[in-house]
Parts: sequence; structure tokens; C-alpha cells
Amino acid sequence: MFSKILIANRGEIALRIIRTCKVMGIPTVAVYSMADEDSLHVRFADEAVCIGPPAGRESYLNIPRIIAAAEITGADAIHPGYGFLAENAEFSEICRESGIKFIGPSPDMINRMGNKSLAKSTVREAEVPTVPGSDGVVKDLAHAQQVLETMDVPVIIKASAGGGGKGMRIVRDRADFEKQFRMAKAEAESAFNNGDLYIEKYIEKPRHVELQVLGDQHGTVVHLGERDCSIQRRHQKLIEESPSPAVSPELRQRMGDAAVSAAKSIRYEGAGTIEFLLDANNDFYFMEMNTRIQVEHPVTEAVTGVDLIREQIRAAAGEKLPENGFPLPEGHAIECRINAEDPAHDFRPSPGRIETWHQPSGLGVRVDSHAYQGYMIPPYYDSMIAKLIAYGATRDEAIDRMQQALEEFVIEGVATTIPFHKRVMRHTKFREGDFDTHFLETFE
Ligand code: MV4
Repeated sequence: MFSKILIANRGEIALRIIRTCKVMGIPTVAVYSMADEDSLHVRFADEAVCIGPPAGRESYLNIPRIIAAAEITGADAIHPGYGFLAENAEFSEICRESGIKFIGPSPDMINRMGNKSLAKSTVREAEVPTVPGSDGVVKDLAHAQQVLETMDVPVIIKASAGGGGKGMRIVRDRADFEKQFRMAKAEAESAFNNGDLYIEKYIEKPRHVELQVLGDQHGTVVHLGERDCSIQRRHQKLIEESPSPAVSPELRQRMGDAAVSAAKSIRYEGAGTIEFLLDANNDFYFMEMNTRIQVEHPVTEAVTGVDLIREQIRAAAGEKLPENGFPLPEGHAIECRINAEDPAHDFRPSPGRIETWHQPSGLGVRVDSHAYQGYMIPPYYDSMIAKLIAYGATRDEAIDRMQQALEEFVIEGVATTIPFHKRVMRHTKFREGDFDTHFLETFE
């Protein structure tokens, strides 16, 4: 096992990782920017190193400074959390060259899944369902038009180097295709320095259902059920739950098998997520693989009782997944992301000082947060200040507990997404589990 872990992140996830390290008896090193001197992760870690000015690229994205902090403190492993360097193949490589274990996948695995077109062909070989469309990237406009001839509209043009919704173009009218293709190409070239595009049939009103997987260094891969992340706005998830109200035991079996095949196709190690689109006919298609721990991992923890950060650390240290697998998921969990954003004004960021902070508690209630009364929310990073997770025996019980917890949560001084979440929890369609990725576009 590792003798000391450096956490290359900030905020709630840094705190979350420190907690598990403490439970495992592993000393921790926090790194922090000059904007985060008063952040809880700095106080809760055994040691802390300031790595630079507030801007991400000078601190949490600055590879030489993070490696130097690990070397100075004698850390033998780095946990990257999510965002920042978590899916940076070069960072994984530099850790390896520096003799520091990156708690996450190899550079190869990150590269393969980071290229969305390559990821799709890789899992397709492993018999994972993928959306019909071009077989890999289209080499130019003429090739793209040839592919289009064989398809029905609407289609979607995607950037190989994109992901998370960046650089996508929907084409409903064939006459618009050429223009959209050129624009997508220019956008991909400037945003990602890579103009590779591929084409898919556009799935109307899908649900976003993702499978949590865990792999070890001995070739074993298991899944821990699904999360439904359909409630999102401009590709930012706001509410996630497990299990998905749309997934039957039979569908779960098939999606689980597909997710395990996808991860096995690259001999995946550690925690990963296989994203699927689920259409109105209950057909599912591989979308992307995320090679990191995700923000919404606590809903899976709530229904399985598995500490996913602990499993990441164990896998990175070469330990085997448990012989008898993990307990089957039980009950229902929902997560609401509490962001310092004003839902009454188009979710505009609302940084500043938290004047009042009273967080909820009670049976089946979990709050993951680095914030506290008096905390200054810096304007430099993302706006999430807490994750509120409610668990119950049934979905209705989880929603009732979430509603009660949202009522108890008092945050003053900054606007938050709490009022928005209260409205969603009351919404008939949400209560019925009848929603898709377009739910918020018509939410009133
Ligand atoms: C799609 C799609 C419909 N059809 N692909 C958005 C993010 C990226 N992971 C893929 N995305 C989509 N790909 C086909 N062939 C619809 C989306 C999509 C979406 C997916 C998941 C969650 C929210 C979404 C919101 C808009 C579009």
C-alpha cells in the first residue's frame, strides 16, 4: 500500500479523498492555490503545499509544481480527483516517469478513451452497441456526404477530440449538412487542435444512463449498477440518481454486461464510467467512457455501500477486487448539486462570502462539501459548493428525504441552486420518473 498520497485537486473532492485516506491510515498531502488558503482540504490534510497563484493553469493544472510538491513531501502516489489533470495522459505518463503512482488509468487507456471516435471503434469490436453512423472518422466533406447518403436525418456531427457536448452539430435538413460540417470542422480545429469528425444518427430525447465500473490489475472488471444523469443543463449535470427509474432488471443485466465488455476491451484499471444513451425504445448505445472518479459517485456508494475512492486506491496499489464481488445495489439514492449560481438569472455564477451556512442531516442524508459559514467562494473555479445526497428504501422515500433536506439547507450571502432543486423534486414528471435529457429545456 502507498505510504503517502498527494491530492492534486481542491474543493469537496479533495476533502472526500482525504477522508478515505484517513480511514485507510494513509497520510495525505494537499496542494492549494493562493485563492484556497482557507479551504478545508488544506486544514484536513496532514501536510499542505502552496503551488501557485489562483489561475488553474498556474496551480491545479501545473504539472511541474505538483510533481515537485510530491517529491518534496515524499508522496508515492497522486490522486487527481475529477476535472483538472484527472484525464490528462501526459500527467499520468509524467507520474510514471517520476516513480509516483497515478491513481487512475495508464496514459494509453486515457488516450484511447479520450479520442471519442477511437473509443467507439474499440468498444464496437467488443460487441458493445454503438450508434449507427460513419465507421470511424470521415476524412473530408466528400466522404462525409457519402456517409450521409446512406443515413436518415437527423444526424449529429461530433468531434473526435470533443466530448461532454463540445463541438457537436445536429443536422435535420440535408441541405444544411455542408455548412454544418465546415463549421464543426473549424470549431474542432480551433478548440481541440484536431479537426477529426465522425457522424452518427441523432437519437431524439435520450436518457443519459451511465454504468460505474471497477477494474483491477489482474484483469477483473465488475460493474456497480447505473446512474441516471438525464437532468442536466447545457451539458452540466444537476441531479443524478441510482438506480435509473427507466432501467428494468433485464435491461440492467444487458447494460452491465456491455459496460464490463467495454472496460475489458482496454483491460481497464481503477474506477471508470461507461456512458450510454438510452432511447425511447429502450435501446442503448455507448457514448463515451470517463476514466476518472465522477462527481456523482456518491449515489452509487449509497446504494452499494462501497467506498469508491478506497477501491481506486486499492486497485492502483495492485490489490485484487474482492473474490465474491460486491453486494447488489439496494434502495434508491439521489444527488442534487448545490452550485453558487442564481437559477432566477440563467444560472449565472454567484461567488462571494457565505454569511450563513446550516447544512441538513438525518437518516439517509449525506452532504459532501468543502464550504462553511464565513467561507469565501473564489471566482476562479467551478461553482459547485456542495453535493446533497438522499437515500431511501424506495425512490419516493429518497425524494421525500431530499425535499426535507433541501428545506433544512440554509445558505445566505450567495445565490444557490437550492430553490431550483425544490421545484424539480415537486415536479409531477420528475416524481413519475418520466424525463429525458431535454427535461430542463421546457421546465417552468
Ligand atoms: C448524442 C445525442 C443524440 N444522438 N449522440 C452530449 C454529450 C456527449 N456525451 C454526447 N451527447 C449527445 N450525443 C447521438 N447520436 C444527444 C447528446 C446529448 C446529451 C447526451 C447526454 C446528456 C445530455 C445531452 C444533452 C444534449 C445532447
